[in-house]
Amino acid sequence: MEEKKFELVSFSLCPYVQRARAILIEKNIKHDIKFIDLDSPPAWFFDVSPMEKVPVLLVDGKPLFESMVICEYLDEITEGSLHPADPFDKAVNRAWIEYGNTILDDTYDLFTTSDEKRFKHMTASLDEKFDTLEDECLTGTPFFNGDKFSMIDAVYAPVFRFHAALLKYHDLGFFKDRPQLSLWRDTLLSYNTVTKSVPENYADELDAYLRKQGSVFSEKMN
Ligand SMILES: N[C@@H](CCC(=O)N[C@@H](CS)C(=O)NCC(=O)O)C(=O)O
Repeated sequence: MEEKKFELVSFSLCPYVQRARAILIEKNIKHDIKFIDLDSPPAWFFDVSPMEKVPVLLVDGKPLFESMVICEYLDEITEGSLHPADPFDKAVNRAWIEYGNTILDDTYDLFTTSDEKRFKHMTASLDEKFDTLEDECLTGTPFFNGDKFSMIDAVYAPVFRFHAALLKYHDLGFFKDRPQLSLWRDTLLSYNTVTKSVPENYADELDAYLRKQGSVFSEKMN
């Protein structure tokens, strides 16, 4: 790979940042991280992030936005691919990656809503989605595609990290009687690349973040 300088513009709790960070780590790409406060981003952030979101990858100072675009780019410029080789399998992986994005959206709603009805709705929606993963998608292997880490694992690892944290405060039963989902979660949460993809104080920061939401979920934390 041609020598380039990589800088990941990040917010410490962002699951989209974590997937990009995981690919950087998994593919041994030397990089720096620039954390910003999303509540008051620095002025330069608006110049590099058209959607005003993290992550942004600065490649020799030139910005690339959207987490999956960043992940695919990093995969392409390095040896080997984190996607399956077969085009159909690769497309199926990408489809379930999209599905993972909807789980992230629901999860965000779940812990931010202050409306009890919406909270129940999001709980039911997530339960159904985890059920679909268990029944229609997973095949009982440690990682999504067998015994090796793939791109899709980098997408679901932050989902599982959120839900492992939420479960400490309030068990919504998402992993009960779902052995394949639980195996996938446990494999990912103990995988080195995944554990290294968040800052050391992640748990404390998430705790503070969840409490300050003033949401239905925040109330269940006490
Ligand atoms: N589709 C985007 C989503 C990124 C995203 O939602 N990032 C959140 C933080 S987790 C963000 O920057 N939010 C800032 C805002 O919406 O103002 C991606 O995959 O990169």
